[in-house]
Amino acid sequence: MSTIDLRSDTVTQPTDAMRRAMAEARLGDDVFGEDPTIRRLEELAADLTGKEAALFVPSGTMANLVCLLTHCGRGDEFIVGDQAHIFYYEQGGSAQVGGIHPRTVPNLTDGTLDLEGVRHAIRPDDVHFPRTRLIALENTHNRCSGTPLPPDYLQKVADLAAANGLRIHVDGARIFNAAAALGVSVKRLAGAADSLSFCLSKGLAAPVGSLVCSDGNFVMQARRYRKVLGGGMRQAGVLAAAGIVALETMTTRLAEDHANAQHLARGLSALPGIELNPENVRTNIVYFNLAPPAPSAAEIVDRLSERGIKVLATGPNQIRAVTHFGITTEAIEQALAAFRRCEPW
Ligand code: TLP
Repeated sequence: MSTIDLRSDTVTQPTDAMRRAMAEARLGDDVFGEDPTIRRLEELAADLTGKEAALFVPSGTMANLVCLLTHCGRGDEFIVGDQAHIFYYEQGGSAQVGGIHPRTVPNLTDGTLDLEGVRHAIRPDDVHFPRTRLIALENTHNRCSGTPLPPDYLQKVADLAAANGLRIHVDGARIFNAAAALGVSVKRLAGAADSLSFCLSKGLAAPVGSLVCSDGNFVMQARRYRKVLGGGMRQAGVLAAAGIVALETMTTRLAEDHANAQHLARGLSALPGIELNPENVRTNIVYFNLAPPAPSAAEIVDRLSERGIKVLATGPNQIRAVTHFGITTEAIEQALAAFRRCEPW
């Protein structure tokens, strides 16, 4: 029985073209700045995001942490959504490693932060308070149904930040999904960000790696933080080579994943006991709730797994399914058939 793995787009396997590029990559020691393939990837990333420079790092988590460390010092504070990956899934790295305090504002269901809420969260200059330095956004927003944040909202946050002397970091792990869903360029979405991170290892199907994109000075500082975090890799052009292929060949197919997610969402929403509004599914991430008296999400995950379908329990009654490269429309049909066989709850 072949498995249909919908747990995450991180499970994607590299394409044959990526494997060939990895085998043939020209390499050097990147800590000396001498890996030509990494340099090429960094130039490509800077170009695509419209930033001066970029830095290759091993993971999205490190990309975000390096950016927080570069923007903020000990005792500084950043404003972040309470559902943000940075806040929710990164071990509180900012505080753990950097002494940087997160100030949460509730995420609205579309992944945005209410602008008045952000304004209120900005600290006045007072000896009792940490200093607010940064606003962190996430695009697409993973835990808010993978919703893309549109350019006009990003601009409003940028205006608010500028008026208060704050900077903006965008966790753009899935920024290419956002661009595909909104029909705008990544450059446009990156415009409001002082720093932007994005991942090669999710929907773009490369095996490893993320990029930090910003101005030249910022990237120079970020390079120092990458080193102290243990992210200074040597002949890592073998990884960057796959990343270049990812950026050159995998961004234009993301709409396929979005159509498959929509197909899955519509099929699931027709099943009794599943709470899901397909209109909230804008990219490749599908969240749904199991209405009582359904068994727990963990129980349903096990039952589906016995039928060769892997999904993630993201709460006691909540399940996430993510479409990606390698998941065809037929696979979605099979997944839906397996869900139907799990009934009645
Ligand atoms: N997200 C993973 C899990 O950690 C939840 C997933 O399966 O979705 N930012 C965002 C928005 C992310 O979704 C992720 C990974 C990261 C950062 C971290 O990337 P990695 O896993 O490369 O450290």
